[in-house]
Amino acid sequence: MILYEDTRAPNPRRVRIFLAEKAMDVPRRAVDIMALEHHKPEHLAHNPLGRVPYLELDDGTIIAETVAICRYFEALQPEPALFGSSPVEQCVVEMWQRRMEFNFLGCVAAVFRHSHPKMAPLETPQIKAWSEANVPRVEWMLDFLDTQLADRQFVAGDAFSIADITALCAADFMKVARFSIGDHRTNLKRWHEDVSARPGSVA
Ligand SMILES: N[C@@H](CCC(=O)N[C@@H](CS)C(=O)NCC(=O)O)C(=O)O
Repeated sequence: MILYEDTRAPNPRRVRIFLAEKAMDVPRRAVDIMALEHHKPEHLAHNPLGRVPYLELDDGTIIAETVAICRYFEALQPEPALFGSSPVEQCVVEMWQRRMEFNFLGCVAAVFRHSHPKMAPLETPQIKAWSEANVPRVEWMLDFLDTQLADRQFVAGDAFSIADITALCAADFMKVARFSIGDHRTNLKRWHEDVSARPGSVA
């Protein structure tokens, strides 16, 4: 199998961290999205939505969408369980994963993609007002997470999960969108230090 990715982008990083946490190694091929390589016919034939990451299996099956790719690896190698173990854990992880993806990473990405001139070729139309509308959403999420992390170690409970991976990639992607966690959000800061110290976070 081959994992197609751009090493600077947050969604492929989610998959790399996931693989590192599972100690799995998968051959990877670089696709430079800033050079619009992902718009080449061979990539669009694989993923007509024109996004990375996507995974090509040996039989030619294409799996796109970060969470779908991660679920494939979870099924291949269930331990450590990064989507939760018991039925309740699995649903709680799913809840937080979706929140981190849509209400955190998505909002950070919108601020960056709809404001930075370099992102204009990827985000058409680029709408400044949409970038501005997402600024308070990101700040709200940072406050919300700080409150939530007061009484538990990880985003979805006591175990590290895909929700932490998505949140970490969103938090680190904040740099390009000019946000910071800030020293006053002590619980979120503690969480960020903890998850950043995990070996997989450098992936
Ligand atoms: N829903 C997709 C989103 C993937 C995505 O947006 N990837 C970005 C890189 S982080 C991309 O390919 N951008 C290229 C573009 O916007 O044209 C997923 O979860 O994998």
